[in-house]
Order: sequence, then C-alpha cells, then structure tokens
Amino acid sequence: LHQNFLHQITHNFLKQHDDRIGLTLEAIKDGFLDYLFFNRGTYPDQATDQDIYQALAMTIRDRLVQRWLHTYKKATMEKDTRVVIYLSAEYLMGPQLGHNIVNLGVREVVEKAMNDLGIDLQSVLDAEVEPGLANGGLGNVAASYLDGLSSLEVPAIGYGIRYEFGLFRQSFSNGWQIEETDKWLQFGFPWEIQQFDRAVEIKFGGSTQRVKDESGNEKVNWIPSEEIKGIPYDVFVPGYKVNTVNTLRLWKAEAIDSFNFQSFNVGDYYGAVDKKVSSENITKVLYPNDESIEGKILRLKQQYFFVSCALQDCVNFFLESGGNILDFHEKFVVQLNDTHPTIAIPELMRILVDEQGVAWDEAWHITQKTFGYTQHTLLPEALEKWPVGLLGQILPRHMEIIYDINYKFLNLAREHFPNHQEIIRTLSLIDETGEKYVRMANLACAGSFSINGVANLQTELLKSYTLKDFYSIFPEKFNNKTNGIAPRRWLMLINNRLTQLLDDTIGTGWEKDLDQLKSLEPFAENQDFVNKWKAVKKEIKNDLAQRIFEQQRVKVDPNSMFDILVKRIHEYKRQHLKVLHIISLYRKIKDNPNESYVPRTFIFGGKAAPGYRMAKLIIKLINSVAEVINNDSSINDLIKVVFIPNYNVRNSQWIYPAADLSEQISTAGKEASGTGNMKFSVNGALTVGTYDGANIEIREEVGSDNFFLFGLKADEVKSLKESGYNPYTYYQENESLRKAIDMINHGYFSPNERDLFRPLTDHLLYYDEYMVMADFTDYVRAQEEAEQLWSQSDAWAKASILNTARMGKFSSDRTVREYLRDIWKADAVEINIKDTLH
Ligand code: B1N
Repeated sequence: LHQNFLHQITHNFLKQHDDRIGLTLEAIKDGFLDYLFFNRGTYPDQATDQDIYQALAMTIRDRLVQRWLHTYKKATMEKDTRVVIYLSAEYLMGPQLGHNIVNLGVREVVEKAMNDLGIDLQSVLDAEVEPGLANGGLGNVAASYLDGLSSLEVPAIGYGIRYEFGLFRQSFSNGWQIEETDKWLQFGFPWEIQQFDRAVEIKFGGSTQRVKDESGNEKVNWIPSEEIKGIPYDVFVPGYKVNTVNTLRLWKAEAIDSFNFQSFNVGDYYGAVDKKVSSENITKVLYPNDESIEGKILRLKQQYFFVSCALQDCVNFFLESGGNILDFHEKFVVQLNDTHPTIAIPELMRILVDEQGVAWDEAWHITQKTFGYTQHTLLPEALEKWPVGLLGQILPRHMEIIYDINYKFLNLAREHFPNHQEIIRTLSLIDETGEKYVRMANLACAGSFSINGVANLQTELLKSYTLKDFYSIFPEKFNNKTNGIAPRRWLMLINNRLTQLLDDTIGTGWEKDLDQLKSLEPFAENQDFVNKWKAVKKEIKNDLAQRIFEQQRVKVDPNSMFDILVKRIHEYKRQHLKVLHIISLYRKIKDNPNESYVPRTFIFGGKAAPGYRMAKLIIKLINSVAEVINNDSSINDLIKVVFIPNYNVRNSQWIYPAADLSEQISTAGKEASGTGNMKFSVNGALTVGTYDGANIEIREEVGSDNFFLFGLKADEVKSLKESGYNPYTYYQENESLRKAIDMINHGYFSPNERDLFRPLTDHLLYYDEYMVMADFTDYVRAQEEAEQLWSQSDAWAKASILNTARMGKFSSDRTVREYLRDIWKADAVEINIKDTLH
C-alpha cells in the first residue's frame, strides 16, 4: 500500500510540476525565483549573497532528489544488490554547489540563468560555507571515492560523523596561528536531509552478564551505563552525468528523551540537561590532529558511535529487505578508511553473536569476509592504540570480544611462527610492553580480507617493515591501490579556462576517461597551442594575484614563477626546508644584486594542529620571513612570500590551477601518498619532489624530464640514520645553508626576540629527525634546474602540457575501478528513472 501510494504521489507530482526537476533554462530560473520568494522571503534585488546561494542550492538539490531516491531504494530495499559501504571518520566534501552543477552537466545553463537575472555565478559559489569535515588528504580520498562510485553507477553508502564544528578556521595574529571554531552549519546546510525515522540507539559503558537463553545456550548481555541516539543526515553524492546519486549518511548524537524524563521526575532538572549536553558532545567537534594520536575518551566514543550507527543501519535495512544475516558479507563489503573505524570489527561480531545468535566461528567468517582495510600512514606515531582500561570501560563487551579474537588469532600465528615469542608479541592485538594497549592496526589486519596501502612505495614499506609479520602470515591479503583525485572537481570545476582549452583541442570525453588527455601530447610541439597554453596560465595567475591583493594587500607579479607549497604543516612535510631555500636565495640576491634572477612568488598554505608547537613555530617563521622580504625594497620585488590563511578546499581551488611549480618535499619514506601532488600536476604544474609516496609514480608517468627530483631515497634515509646521522656537519660544510640558519639565529626575522626560532634551529642542527639538513644541497640544485627551464618559457610550457597530458592514471575513477575489481567486487546498477515512474 505504502509503495503504491508513493508511486502515485511521485507520478502525479512530476506530471504537474515537471519544471520543478527540469534542466531547461526556464525551469532553473523559475525554481530559483520560487525559492528566493517562498523560502528566503525576498526579491532578487533585495537578496543577500547567502539568500541567492541558498535559493540556487535548493533549486539544484531538487534536481537530485528523484535520482537519489531511486539509487537509495536499489541499495537498501533489494537484498541482492551488492553495496559498497565506506566507513570514514572524515570526508573532505568541499563546496557542493559548483560540484553538483558540474556533475549534473548543467554548468552552462545555470550560468546563463544567473546571468539573465543579473547575477554572477562565481559570486554565488563564493557564498558557500564548505563542510570542513576533514583534516586533509585522508578525507579527500573518502569524498573522491564516493564521487567515483556514483560516476561508475555502483550503489554505495558512505558513513561518517556530522561534526557540528569542522576543522578550525585559521587566521594569523602577529604571524602566529589563531584557531577559531568553524561554524559551518550557521546558515544551514542545504545539501542534507534529516532522516529521523532511521535513528538508532548506541550504548556505552556498564558491564556484561552471561545468561542462558530458552534453549540453554550461554549468551552475553551488555548492560550499558549510558545510551544515546544517532540521527542520520543524508548528503547527496551525484555521479557525473549519470542517474546514480549515492548517499553520504552522517550521524549526529542526541540524548534519548526518556533519560531526561526519569531525572525530571525525581526533580533533577539540571542533571537531566547535563546528560543531554554530554551526549550531544560526541559529535560536536572534529579532532584537528592528523597523523598523531589523541588518546581522548571522546575520540574513541566518536569512533564507536558512528561505526555502530552504520552497522546497525546496514543490518536493519538488510533484514527489512528479507536478507539472511548469514549472507551479510554477500550484500555488503565494508571498507575501513584507516584504523579510525576499526572498532567495527568487534562491533559486527557483537551484533552477529549477541544480537543475531550466530555462532562465533561463523560470525568470524562473515566478519573477515566483510571488511577491507586501507592503511594511510608510515609514521609510527600515527598508529592508533587505545589503553585496554579505557576501552574496557567505554566498551566492556568489545574488550572481551577483542581478547577472544586475539586468543584465536595468536594460536594461528603460532602455527606460522612456532617458537618465535618475539614475533608473536608484535603480532598480538594487545601491546603488553608497558601499560596495555589495543593495537588498532593489528585488529584491522586480523579482521579483514584485504589490506592496502595508498601508493606503491608505501605498500612495499608496509610489507617489509610496518606490517611485516602480518605479511608473512597473510600475503594474499596485501595489495596496493595508488590514490587518485576526482577529475570533475580538481580539473573541470576549478579550472574552467583550461577545461575550455582542452575541450576545444581534444574534444570532451576525458572527464570520464582521463587517459584521453594523452591525445594532448602532440600539441606540446605545436607553437600555436603552446601560446594558448601560456595565455590561459597567465589569466589564471592573474586571478590568484588579484585575490591575494584583495585579501592580503600584497602585490605579486603574475609573470613571476608561482612556486607553491600547500598542505598540513608537519615536520616530515618539511615546510622549513622550503623556508631555508627562500632565505638562502634572498641572501644571495642581497649579496649579488647585479646578477640576474628568476622572479619568484613563494606561496604557502596549511594549518598546524593546535597542540603541535614546532609546526606553529614554522608558521611564525614563514610569516616573519615574508614580512622582511616583502618589505625590503633593495631586492626590487624579485621575490615575494605569501602565506594564504585558512587553507581549505575553497581556497585551494584558486591555488592549484595557478601553480607553476609544485613543492612535494617530504622526507622519503614518510608521505604515504600525497594527493595535492596530483592536483597540481593535472593542472599543469611541474613538481619539485622527493622520491616519496605517489611522487614516484607521477614522475614515472610524466617523465623524468618534466619533474625535478632531489634528495635521499627511503633506504638511504634509513641507512644514514643507522650509521649515525650528524646534521651539524652539513651546517659546517654548506655556506649558504649556514648563512641562512645564522640569519634566523641572529634575529634577522625576529629583531625583537632574537631567540624566538631557537627551538627550531637547534632541532635542525643537533637532531633533525626528518633530514632537512642532509637534503638541502640537492634541493637547491633541483631548484636551480627548475630556474633554468623556466628561462626557456616554451620548453617550460611544453613540460607543463606533458604533465597534464600524462596524468590519466591519477583519476580516482581508475583507483575506484581497481578497488572494485580486487576488493569490493560490486557491479554497476543502472538507475532508470523513467522505468520506475511510468
Ligand atoms: O592520507 C592521504 C595520503 O595521501 C597522505 O600521504 C597521508 O598523510 C594522509 C589521523 C590521518 N594519513 N593519515 C592521516 C588523518 C586524520 C587523522 O585523525 C591520520 N592522513 C593521512 C590519503 O591517502
């Protein structure tokens, strides 16, 4: 009955209001004006930027609803449709309006509709507050894989947390980073729909109890001390020019009303309110530390909260559709985005064994067939571990399950390594060297059928170091999936000028099959095209220069080389290596003012974790160096240094297309992959980079002539460290390095506080964990090589063209296809709207 009703109502509705979902110019204009009037309560000439943005967003959203409903129905109501489930604590969605317009294929018509009404589309896009639900790259791949799954028409659901405050907003005060809360929901988020009827309950704390069921079997009851509600909010994820619109389901924590009533009845009104506030705290804020663990109870609660919401949701709709719980792994494959959602492994065991009455061995079989695990890091300090006491207190039943899994897993391990107590100890899910910890990576490896790294080098390093012993027990589980980026956002949307040139030159089609950019190669030899390429780049650099002037009052020369380093601030990413290079160049210009130099603009962007003191000092150093250099009239504006505050997706969209030189200078063996490196290169920047992460594969694709390689390789870093690394010798031996460090230490950039940067320079001189000193000389050599090529502007443009032309491999569509082929084994399902409606 319900179905029939639904069918009829949609049918009638669409017949009468065809223009509500139509993609014609008139339909879009009408929809927009309607929203402006009825929803925003205003007229076009009185509307604020926010009114206009919201009205256009709702207009575009209307065009997605029907497609989304049909996709969602296929995924959840048909028990035989295989669905990819992606679990991630972070999603870097970026601004939605422009992206959804591109994916609907209506960019031109929307632009025209707005123009007709006297509105500039770009300024509407600028009014969007982006959902900052991620720290960086890890969230970016989560978002781009959802985009790729939709574009490949594969049913998928991403699950995550609807943080009320996303990653903090960064500003500078006297050159220091200031953090402010990111109130991204302040004006409302038009792309989400609350689904109250799919709310679930989540338990924490308490104890467990063994009881006998009717047939006399032992069964475990978990009696929690706290219960809260998870409310889902669905965000639409449309594919590119297809009907598939997948779901990103984000959960918000709320108090369960009955708790309030109980306390209220005994007169404890404030106690009841406290409880409500504390349950809602769980989804308040995103932890701003990437790649360093924050052992906070709240973070563990966040992880368990969204994972339990997600698995309960899947079990619910599978059973509602008539599925048999023993087939869970046939219906779903669940990908764990790093260890953050790994508590899903014992949670699924708990649901299967305690709630569904499945026997342990069978449940373990299902669990191991369900999960795939993606590992995103090589930093030992980023490997998550939770104190056994803490985990047992928050999740007593899960702690028991983890011990049970460990017992059986170690028996298996002993068969592989009889008499190797040391190896057994490193394999154990419990670290017992001091205070006891649960090692989440070990749990993920034991409980999943696939373990993958995110670039070739990283996967190899995982196999030979980080997860070596797991590799010898389960070699068949290991595989590599080199990251990719979504070409619709990172080329089409952000670089309209280049997109037009590409379309005019090689036609369309490359957006869905990025390998087609290869056909651009011969044009690198065509002078006419080279000139066009240069002209486009110039216009894009003009745009960025203008933005920089508006925001920061710094004048930069669009003819100078735009040399850009944007990413999280971290010692292993070595922003300080770049600063040392800039200072030494500055010194050189001052010492030899009559030589000729390549004019350069150095652009930085990136946030430091609020508790990471060295990273914050690096920010202060960059800003201090910028202050001195930009105000030194003796160097004739030859070099400029700009730190763009609050680096986020929106700002990055202006930055990537304008780059000439992309800085990818991490210590080899530390950056798992990097994805910014790909965004730059596909937009035609040349890379100066180390032999690290995906840089290696980018260089392989674009050709070593079109990439400036420098620095120690991962094995050289390792052996230098083992042979006793002494950074001070580089200071003694390299004059320009010594001068640069001396300038910092003599207070040249901090005249009021000479020793301000001592902690940084001392660290470099006497410790230098990331081998900045060892790589300096070769880095400067690579920079000089870049300057030589820059002086031959056609040769540079040619290398730039070849970068774009050869980046096909790094489309996230390729990565998603590999995940589908090797891990997810899910098929495309056509979403036929007409069929269902008539
Ligand atoms: O994941 C990216 C990679 O391209 C980068 O190389 C890698 O650094 C990044 C804890 C992380 N690894 N681990 C994190 C993020 C948040 C957090 O709370 C760790 N981010 C990466 C995509 O594969």
